[in-house]
Amino acid sequence: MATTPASTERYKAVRYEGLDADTLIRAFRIMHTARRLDDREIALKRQNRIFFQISGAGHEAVETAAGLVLRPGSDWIYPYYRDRALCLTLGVTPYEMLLQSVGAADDPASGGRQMPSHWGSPKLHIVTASSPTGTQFVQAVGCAEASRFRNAKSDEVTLVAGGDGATSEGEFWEALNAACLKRLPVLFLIEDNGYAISVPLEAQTAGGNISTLIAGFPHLLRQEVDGTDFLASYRALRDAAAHCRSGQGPALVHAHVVRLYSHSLSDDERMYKTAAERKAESERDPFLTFPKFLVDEGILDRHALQLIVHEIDEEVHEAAQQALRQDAPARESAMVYLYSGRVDPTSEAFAAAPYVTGEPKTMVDLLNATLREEMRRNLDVVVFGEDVADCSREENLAEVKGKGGVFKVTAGLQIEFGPHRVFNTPLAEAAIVGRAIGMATRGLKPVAEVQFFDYIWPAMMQIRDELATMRWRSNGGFSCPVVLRVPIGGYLNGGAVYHSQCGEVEFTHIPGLRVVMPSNALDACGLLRTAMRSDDPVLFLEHKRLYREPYNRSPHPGSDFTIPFGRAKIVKTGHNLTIVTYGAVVQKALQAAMQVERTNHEASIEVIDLRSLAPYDWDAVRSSIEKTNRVIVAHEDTVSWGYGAEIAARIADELFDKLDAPVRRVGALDTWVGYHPQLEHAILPQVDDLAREAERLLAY
Ligand SMILES: Cc1ncc(C[n+]2csc(CCOP(=O)(O)OP(=O)(O)O)c2C)c(N)n1
Ligand SMILES: [Mg+2]
Repeated sequence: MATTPASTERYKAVRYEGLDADTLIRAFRIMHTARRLDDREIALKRQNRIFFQISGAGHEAVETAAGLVLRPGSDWIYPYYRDRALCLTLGVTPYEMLLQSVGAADDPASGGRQMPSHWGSPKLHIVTASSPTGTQFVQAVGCAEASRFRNAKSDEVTLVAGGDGATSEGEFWEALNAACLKRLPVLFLIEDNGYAISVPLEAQTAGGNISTLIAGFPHLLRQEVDGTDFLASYRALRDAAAHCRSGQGPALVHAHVVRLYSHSLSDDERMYKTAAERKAESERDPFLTFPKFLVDEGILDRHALQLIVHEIDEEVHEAAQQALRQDAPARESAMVYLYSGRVDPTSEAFAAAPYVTGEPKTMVDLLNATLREEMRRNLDVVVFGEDVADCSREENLAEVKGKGGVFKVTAGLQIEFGPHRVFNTPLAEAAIVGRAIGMATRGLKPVAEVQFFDYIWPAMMQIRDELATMRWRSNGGFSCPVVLRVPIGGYLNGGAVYHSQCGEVEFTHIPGLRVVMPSNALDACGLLRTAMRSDDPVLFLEHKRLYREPYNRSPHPGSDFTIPFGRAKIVKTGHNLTIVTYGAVVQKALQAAMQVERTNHEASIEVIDLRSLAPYDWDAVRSSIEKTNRVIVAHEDTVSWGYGAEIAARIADELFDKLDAPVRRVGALDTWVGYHPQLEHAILPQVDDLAREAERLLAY
């Protein structure tokens, strides 16, 4: 961009928050370009040449100011979809933006996978934006934690933006709490346009002002500002960034802006905004007020202004023409970047032989040993969650033993590795997973714990919409290979509805996520190590009932022992019935098999422990059924729409002509796990259920 010489006579840098004429003119260029891009996209959408549009009209002044206080390529940015002007200021070009509008294969933010205005640029540290309105806040906290972890004296800032509506999301509050607790350098930018689609502020925010609501957060610098006023916005953001950089804590800039166009092209704001309200908003339009200010101040004359406007129009026109000529993403590319192309956890490289030494250990012992060994080997591993630390009050460790997890899986890790690598978090599952995502995006290896599977649901959006999508949606630009450890399952005698459920199928249904569920100490060790050395997000399900069983123990298999994902274990061979299962049902299937074989001398039952649920070992299932011609798929989780339904459907599809009997499923009743042992026993599948179904199939 060429700059136009300023009329220096009346210009005084001090008057303009220290900004010189060139910078002010640059700000004008950015704001004008942003609006012209929005207008161009709207025209293209109306011509059906692009497929979605959402504008930043009215937000440009504060966004440009934010971009000017950031250090592109050094600071980190979690933008909102209205942040076109922010991204232009940071260095994203109009052409790059239009490549996303048309959905081109060469769109650098997403390769045509995401809607326009879902910004992302690895080189500019603009972390791939998604559509959920609050998920970005907790990830930004994790990102700032990573800056601190790498360099305690770092003056990097993580900026995270959101709207007034987004401040109603729980993750906003979880993020503020975590950022203030740790005095993290997170700069929250709330672009308050008074509406979330059609919902006005008074129906959104108690008292109608988010600044008032957050007044009690300690260490948080608050700035409330007219976000249509460029200089006021710049001052607020500059001071906020300085507060963050100095290590004093987070800051929040609450910018009052206007949303000049409807929410998106799918909305018509005339349905809920009066003409008078719309007129009042347009009077604050920075697209008009800022150039007027530049002219009034003599920083730019009308002729120079016209030249710039003309140049921008040309540039946007050219960029649009060029973008429209670009190729669409190839059909064959649909599966690319779902998983890492760098590390393949299903590969032979992870098929290590165990070198066992010492006494048999429980699953808890070997999980703990594996965490320790991997933490020694990889200094980027961080472990956190509720109660996972030995003792948050470190000084107490002189007197007390420490907690180390409600199941003791993480016991002693804080003592060995220190509180910066092993720490307790607030009781906030979305934040636990979101922070892990932010850290992993920065190259740390978070091993986070959700205390019970039954309480994973607040984190579901982080898992499904963020953890599993990040690599794919950014076309390989970003990834977040988190390991999420989650105790799961029943057969506990007293666990009941909220401490005994399964539900793994909710996660195996998610593309981009690996799901494993070991049944014994040896597999738990090998699979956890693979998870921690993998480059994909892994949901690591630890069955609580199996933590300390005597029968599934193993001596330590060596500190490099790994097991590839997607590789089943034949735990018992047989030739006329296969039971495909995993988790706590493996042992029950074995017992059932032996029970049936004792009385039925024709019976010879093969038991397969899948170990990995996504991916799963189809080859092992197939070759067993080709031999036995009869199959039961069994699991602890409920039957209907369950994990077994997928396996059974595939067997029916691909092995129909190999079957001598119908495919049978065994699982829990389609209800919740009850507290009284008699009720739990009736609900969860038992050895007798498996034996009965095995007999029926063998007799078919
Ligand atoms: C979690 C979630 N819920 C609902 C939506 C649908 N939605 C998209 S934008 C939006 C309104 C957001 O309002 P605000 O945060 O004020 O931002 P603005 O659009 O006004 O800039 C809603 C409800 C969404 N994207 N994500
Ligand atoms: Mg809004």
